[in-house]
Amino acid sequence: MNHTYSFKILLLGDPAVGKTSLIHRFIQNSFNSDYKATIGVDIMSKTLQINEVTVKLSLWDIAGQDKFRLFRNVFYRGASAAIIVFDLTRISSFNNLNNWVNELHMYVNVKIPFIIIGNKLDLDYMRNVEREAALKYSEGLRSPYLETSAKTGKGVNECFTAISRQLLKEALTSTRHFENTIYS
Ligand code: G3D
Ligand code: MG
Repeated sequence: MNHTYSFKILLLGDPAVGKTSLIHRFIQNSFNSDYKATIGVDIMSKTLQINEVTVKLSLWDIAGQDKFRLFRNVFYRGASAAIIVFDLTRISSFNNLNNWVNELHMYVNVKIPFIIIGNKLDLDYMRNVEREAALKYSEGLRSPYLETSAKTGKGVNECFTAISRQLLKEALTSTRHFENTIYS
């Protein structure tokens, strides 16, 4: 039997850290966008093959900060995982990670996996957050930490593949109900 798993993945993080750029870089040609202006989110999808299993990712991106604030509950509902992004050149976006983690825990009442991403690695000479500090922070949350550049593409596939593999592993080994898991 061939299973298709469908996961809802949230992109979180301060404005301008590169959330939209990361999704666009990952999706590249297979671009499929569903912009919901009414609730301030953009949903893009991409299908991956992982070990002969089909994984459909719906990537939920915050498009309008004001509307997002009003419709947070819709955004977070039924999420399978989150990618929490900061900008390596802007320490305030790193210091704000806690707010995003707390908000995720507040709106999603089951424990879902998340990954911390330090983006804009191509601007390494302007780096304001040391890799060690970010690793230490992520380890404290038991979360993987990766660095990416949406500009050059470095680390981008690895980021989305890592979270997909983690979700797939959970889906295959646990009996936890995945609201967004479709078995076909
Ligand atoms: P957001 O969706 O988190 O708000 P965006 O962020 O994807 O809109 O990116 C914000 C700005 O950062 C954009 O620049 C974008 O080009 C830039 N950016 C995103 N990722 C990277 C990266 O990896 N490296 C570099 N150098 N820049 C990046 P503009 O100038 O269009 O505002
Ligand atoms: Mg954006």
